[in-house]
Order: sequence, then structure tokens, then C-alpha cells
Amino acid sequence: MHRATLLLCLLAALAAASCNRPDATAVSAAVPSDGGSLKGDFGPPQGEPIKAVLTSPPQVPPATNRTTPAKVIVELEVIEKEMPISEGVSYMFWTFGGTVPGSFIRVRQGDTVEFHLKNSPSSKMPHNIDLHGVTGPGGGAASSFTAPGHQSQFTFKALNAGLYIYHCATAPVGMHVANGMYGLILIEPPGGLPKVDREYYVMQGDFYTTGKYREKGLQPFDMQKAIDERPTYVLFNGSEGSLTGDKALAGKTGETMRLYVGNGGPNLVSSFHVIGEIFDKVWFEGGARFQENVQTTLIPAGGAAMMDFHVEVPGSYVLVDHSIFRAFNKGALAILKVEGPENKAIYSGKEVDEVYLGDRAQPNLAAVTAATKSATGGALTIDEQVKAGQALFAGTCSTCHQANGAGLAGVFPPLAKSDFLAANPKRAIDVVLGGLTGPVKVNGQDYNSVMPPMSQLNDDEIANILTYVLGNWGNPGGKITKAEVAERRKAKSAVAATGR
Ligand code: HEC
Ligand SMILES: [Cu+2]
Repeated sequence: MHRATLLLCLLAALAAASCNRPDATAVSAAVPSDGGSLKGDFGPPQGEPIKAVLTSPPQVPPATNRTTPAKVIVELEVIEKEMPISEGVSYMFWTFGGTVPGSFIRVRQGDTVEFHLKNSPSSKMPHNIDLHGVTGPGGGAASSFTAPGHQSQFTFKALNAGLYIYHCATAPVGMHVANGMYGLILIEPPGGLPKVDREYYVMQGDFYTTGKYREKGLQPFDMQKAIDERPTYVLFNGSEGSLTGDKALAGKTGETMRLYVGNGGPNLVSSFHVIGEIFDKVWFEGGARFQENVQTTLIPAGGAAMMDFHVEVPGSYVLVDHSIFRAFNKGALAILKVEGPENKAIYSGKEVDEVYLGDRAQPNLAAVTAATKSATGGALTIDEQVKAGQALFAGTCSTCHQANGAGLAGVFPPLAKSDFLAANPKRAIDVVLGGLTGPVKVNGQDYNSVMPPMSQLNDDEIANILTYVLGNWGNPGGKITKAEVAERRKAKSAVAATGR
């Protein structure tokens, strides 16, 4: 038979097969639907009005445990406030309820919600709220426009069950969202959600500062970076370290955990993943149906998802945006610490190790903050630089050169007692900024490998790391200043610009 005819026959056969499949329609009819606004009105509210319990992340309010619709009063205050965005870095956040993300709101489908939006007298800007769970133009935005020191009120019936985000929609909308103005509202289905042992509230957002990642001090918003969608930070719950170290989420083996995860954006889509776990259920897009056995779930900007998983094995589980540079270089990383007896039949052991996570597992960058303070005051001592450098070295250089600077024979040269370093200490600035490739001889041994550029580190960080390296392990000592690093960085970019 002719090739084209054969193809046509095949196609026809396929089409006929799918047309004749009687179960195709039967399946969709068999899936019960309790969704849709037409099925969400259970009549007028009953009983006394209830004041909604609002919680700060990562906490979630208790289940409504109601079988009838109620009138629920929500009072939410907008507060503009300076808070840490990373260790030693602060940012002027605009918040719903004083936190990023804003307070978690929980109601039941069919409830009548009387919403009060207050704008703190200390605010500089007017704000409003668009709740994605509202049926009505603007999701409440036009009805809730509130000047500083004012309050507004509107009422809506929560017709659709699901997990919805809310956000400010005052112009310029992108800027209000980028400053942290978003949160989650859960509208429970009438029968509630399946019971679990623990629930947590996590929300991703992208942030744009004029300074580089971890550049210290109060960092202003950078509108151009936001327009270009080039975030400086991608974060869970509004600050780097908000859910790591002693603020990690907690769990016990044998428990079922539920995460309510939103993505405020304003720009990025999240590939949300928990390293070492599989979501037993994901209510994708925050809707009424769940998918089972999911590794990574996509959460659009302005969207949300709920996920359940049962934990069998103790240890540290790492929540990331699996667009992985965001996790390791922009902050999108959180820890769930699960305690309980080992379960060697399921997993043999050895925890998430330091090398994988660097300084992100247990960030202790207090020394970095101290050094920054002294630097601003003009009284930075070598000792402070060394301490800050040590903390930073542990997170970046130790992966290859090892925590004690000894390197790995034949692969990573030693920084301890390095004659390469001693011959020209300032050359190390160029090594860190530009990386190093090709043959080098260190302490008599030949290396011919690649060190990638570490130019993502800022001038401060490089100065402190190198001062630490120079002052330890039998190296000659001395000091590298932030200004010296800045100068070398400028010289390098000038060379790059001339194309030489
Ligand atoms: C990914 C692995 C890796 C990381 C991370 C790394 N280096 Fe290196 N480094 C190397 C390799 C490989 C070489 C040798 C390159 C060659 O063979 O040309 C090297 C060479 C050097 C040298 C010159 C040789 C010597 O031993 O004195 C210095 C100085 C140095 N690194 C400092 C640092 C500092 C400081 C950091 C952290 C900011 C760092 N490196 C991070 C892999 C790494
Ligand atoms: Cu606003």
C-alpha cells in the first residue's frame, strides 16, 4: 500500500475507535460534581455572626466544622513595615495583617462574608483587596479602595469552594503585589476537607531590590527589574530563612501533613516540590479534584494548590521551587523537619547533608550581620571580617575546598598553606570573581580543572571570605577590603565591555 494511504487508514481507524468509545462520556458523567457557583448557595446565613480566626503564616486557622452557612466577619489591616528579607537585609514590605504572605482566612462554601479592610494610619499608600474567591467585579477591589487611616466594608457570598489567593489591586498593581500584598483564603467544601494531622501555610513570591542578592542594608524596590521579570529574591513566606533552622516546619513520622501553597508572583510560576517526599494528593490549582502520586506541582502566579502527604521517614525535607537556581541562589527554600523513629525498611538513613544545602539548612549568618553593622559605622575589624567570612565560606567554598581548606587531592587544590595564594593574595579576588581554569600548580601538585566564577557573591562577601582564608590555615594573613573587590569587579566588567 502507498505510504500516505496507509497513514490515512490508520488515522481513520483511530478516529473511529475514539468515537465509538462508549465509556468516554460515561466516565465524565460518573464523576460527581459538587463544584460550581450554582451549587454553592445554601440560603441565608444562620445563627449569630462569627468573627473569622485569622492566622499568620505558616499557621492555618482551624476547620470551620459547620454544616450550615454563617455570616463571617473578617477584619484585615494593611500595614506597611520594614522587615528582614534576608540576613542583614531589610525591605519595606506592604502587608495584609503585618506578615508576608498576609493572614490566612478560612470560611465555608455558602458563607456570607462581611469584609472589613483597614488601612493603618501609618501607611503612605492607599490599598484595596481582590479576593479570587469572590463572585463579583474586581473580586472586591473597587469596593475596598482604602486611604491611609480609613476603613471600608463590602459583603460577598462564597459560592465556590477552593483555595484562593487574595492580593492588592491598587495601581501600580505589580508594585503592590511585589511588595508582599497577597495571601490565601480557603473556602471549604460543605463537607469540609479530609482530616489530617498538621496543616501549614506557605506562599511563594518574587522580590526585586536595587542591590544584589544578599546585598546588606535596607533595599529599595527596583521597578525595572520587576518589569524585566528578573527577581533578586524568590522566597517562601516573605524572607530567606523564614522556614529554616529553628523556624522550620515540624512534623512527626506517621502523620499526614497538608500544605496550603499559594504563589503571589507577581511574575514567576512555581514548580513546587518537596525533596524526598511524594504528594499523595494534590488539589491542583486549588480546585475541587485531586491528583494522586505527584512529584512536582505547578502553581501559577495568582494561583494555589493543596497537597497531602504521609511521612514515613524522619529527617529534613526541603521545600523548593524546582526552577532550582531560585532555591539555591534566590532563597526559595524551606525545611520540614520530621521527627520520629528511623524506618530503615523504607529508607536506610544519612540525612540531607551539608554539602547539598550549604549555608541554607541552618543559616547562621549573625556574624555577617554584625560585620555589616560595623562596616556601615566605619569600624569593621579584621576579626569581624574573619567571622563573617567563615560563615560564608561554609556555604559556598567548602563544597569543593572542604571546611578545613585542605581541598581534595588532584581535584580541588588546598587553600590551606597554599603557595599559590601566598605568592599573590590579591589575585584571589580575580579567582573568585572570574573563576579559574587551566593548569595551576599548588604546593607542588598540578591541577587542571575548573572553578566556576563566584560573581554572584557581593563585594562584602568576597572581601570577608578572602580575609578569612588569608587569616587561617597557615596562610600569610592580611585583609581584603570591599573597595578592593569593587575595583576588580569594575575592571573586569570594563574589559568585558571592550570585548577583549
Ligand atoms: C565548584 C568547586 C569550587 C568552589 C565552590 C570553589 N572553588 Fe576555588 N577552585 C576550584 C578548583 C577546581 C580550582 C583549581 C582550578 C584550576 O585547576 O585551574 C580552584 C582554585 C582556587 C584558588 C587558587 C588555587 C589555590 O588553591 O590557592 C583559590 C584561591 C580559590 N580556588 C578560592 C576559592 C574561594 C575563596 C571559593 C569560595 C568563594 C572557592 N574557591 C570556591 C574549585 C572550587
Ligand atoms: Cu496595596
